[in-house]
Order: sequence, then structure tokens, then C-alpha cells
Amino acid sequence: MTTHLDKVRALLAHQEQLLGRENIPAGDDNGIFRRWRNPVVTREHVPVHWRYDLHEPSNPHLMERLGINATFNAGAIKLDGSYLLAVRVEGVDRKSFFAIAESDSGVDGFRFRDKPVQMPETGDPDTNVYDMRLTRHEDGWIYGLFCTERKDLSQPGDATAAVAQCGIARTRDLENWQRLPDLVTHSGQQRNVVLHPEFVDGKYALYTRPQDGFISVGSGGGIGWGLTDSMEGAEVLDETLVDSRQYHTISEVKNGQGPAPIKTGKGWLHLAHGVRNTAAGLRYVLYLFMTHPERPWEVIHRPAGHFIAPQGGERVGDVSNVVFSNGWIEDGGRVFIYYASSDTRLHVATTTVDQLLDYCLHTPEDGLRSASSVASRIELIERNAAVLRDL
Ligand code: M1P
Repeated sequence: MTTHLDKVRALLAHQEQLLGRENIPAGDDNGIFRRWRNPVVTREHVPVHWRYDLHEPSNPHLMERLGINATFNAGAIKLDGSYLLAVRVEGVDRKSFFAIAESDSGVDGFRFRDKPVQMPETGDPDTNVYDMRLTRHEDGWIYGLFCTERKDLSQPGDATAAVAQCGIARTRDLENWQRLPDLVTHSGQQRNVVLHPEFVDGKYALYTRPQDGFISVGSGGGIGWGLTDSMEGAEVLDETLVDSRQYHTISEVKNGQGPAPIKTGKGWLHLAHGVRNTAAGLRYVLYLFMTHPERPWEVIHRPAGHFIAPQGGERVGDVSNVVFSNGWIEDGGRVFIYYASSDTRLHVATTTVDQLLDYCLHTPEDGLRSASSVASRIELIERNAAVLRDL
């Protein structure tokens, strides 16, 4: 007869099988990056004892008591030799929280730490927290900037009205977190705020995303830039636009900085998401751009179009046709890009700084007209003729 403990053992064994599964590069290789076959974190990775009451008297049917809906949009950092992800874990109650998953390889074997992060609240409690960007700042702290969402009290009759702002916390170990006051800006709402890793003119520098509404950016949008004297009461008085929205591009509706940029000898490498509207709803893709080494608010290279777009099974999930990234790790020239698909599960793609630089420096910019896209393609076709002749 199968006992209750046998069933618990079976659950644990099933999960161990998943956690021990080796990942391998997927077949496709476009020379820019390589996807890996299996998602690195799914809701099945969330520890069994975070979901089930394992006691027979209180849970004789071994029901999942606190279900998990999705694991996605993770901040990322390498710390003490481990690849760490600050994963957005969403319960079936729609509330997100952060939980740290660690791996030795960066591409498989991600395991959650003992307990989720217990993020301290401010005097104005968060309804929902998500999408943490981790920045190892030159002041010595690791900062986690995230979206804090609260009910819009100016619209008491509308149960969907919400306000997004930037929550700020800092840590040394991703275990103990010190919550700081939320960022103050003079835009209606903020999401996708990211701390630049270095001081600029002796100040902390932030990538922002001013917006008028909760989903719609209204007259706002674009990736902004602002400075603050301190992170212990951060306030950005002026936001200037780094990368604005533009008609008939992948980021026509809105965009947002992904993780903190990577410093290279040729400038800062940025990963961002761009959103456009379609008959099937919003489509989120990832794109790259580069900014000036000393003036990170000035774009110097802007390759046209998307860098990663949802593909195959990635297209389907809670919010379909979405890829989103708020975490990457540069490690000795290798780059691990953690991206989520359709607000459901988390994947990895790997590449190198050299490949990303080559891509940014040599991909033509968007000419904003079909004729200029055709001209770029004709030039490529004609240059390729010599290689094809010699085959
Ligand atoms: O559902 C897609 C994404 O939508 C929001 O991003 P943005 O503010 O740029 O539109 C966020 O809620 C993000 O978490 C989510 O993945």
C-alpha cells in the first residue's frame, strides 16, 4: 500500500529529477547568441515544501496548498562563484515575490535557497513587487531595484487602477535586505528603473521609464536617465531621454531598460525590451544598443530590430508573445542572458561580449523606411556575390 510518506517521497524524487537535468545548447545558432534547450527555472523548480503541506493529519490528500503560477523576470548576478537569480515567483493568488535560485554552471541546476526573500516594506505597504534589477555598485552595495505596485487611491471605484513606482533595497549577500525609501521622480508612474553601476559626476545614475498610466505609458515612455545624490532618499529631478519610442519600430508603444548595462572597451552594452501593438495584442521583444563610455546617456550604436523575439513554445503563456529580460551576467567575456517567455518561465541564452559588440557595431540602424531596408539588403547581397562565386 502506498503511504502518505511514499507520496511525499515521490514528489521530492520527481523534483530532484528535474533539478538534476542537464541542459544542452539548442540547435539554432545565428552567430549572435545561442539558446539553451530547457528553461532554467519553471514553477516546478519551486521547492515542494513551499507549495504542499506535507503533514498527513492536516493534508490527507496531499494537496498543493499554496500553488505557484509562474517563475519569470529574474535579476542576475555572480556572487562567490555562483550564478544567482532573483526570480519573480508568482503565486496562484497573483502576488509576486522574490526568491533566490543558485547554480554552479549558470545554465542548469538552479535551486532555490531555503526560503523566499522577506523584503521589508516601507510605511506604504506594497501590494505587489516584481522585476528586480540587481546592480553591483561601485559604492560596495548590491542594489535591487524593483517595481512596487499599489492601488491607485485616486480612483477608489476602479478595482483595476494601480500605481507603479520604483522600490529600492540593498544587500551584500542577497539574504539580508535593507529597504530604502522608494524612488521619487516627477513622472506619474515608473517601471523598469535600473541603477547604473558607476557614479556619474559623483552621483548615482538611474535609467528610468516615465509613464502616465499603469499599462499605457501615455505621453511618457522611452528609456530615461536621471541623477540622484543619494540612494537613501533617492530623488530624480530631471529625466532626459536616452532611447525614445519611434513610429514603426519594435518599440513604438513602449520600451524599458533590461538589466544594468555591461561596461566594455567600446562603450556600455544595453539590453532592453521594446513593445509594439498587433491585432493579437502587445508583442514584447528584446533589443540591444550601446552608449558612450563616459556619457552613458548618449546612444552611439543602435542596431535595427529585435535581438531576441519569442519563438516556438516561448510564444505561449500567461501573457503570450512576450520575451522580457532584467538579468544578465558577464563572466570573463562570456554573457549569460536570462530571459523569460510569456510571463511564465525563465530561459538562458549564451553569447560573448565580442559577439554582442560585433552585432551592435555592424548591424545597420533602422532606416525607418522599407526602401532603406531594401538598400541595406541589396548591399549585403552584392557583397556576398564574391563569396558565392568562389564556392
Ligand atoms: O507582461 C509583459 C511585461 O509587462 C510589464 O512590462 P512593461 O512595463 O515594460 O510593459 C511588466 O509587468 C513585466 O513584468 C511584464 O513581463
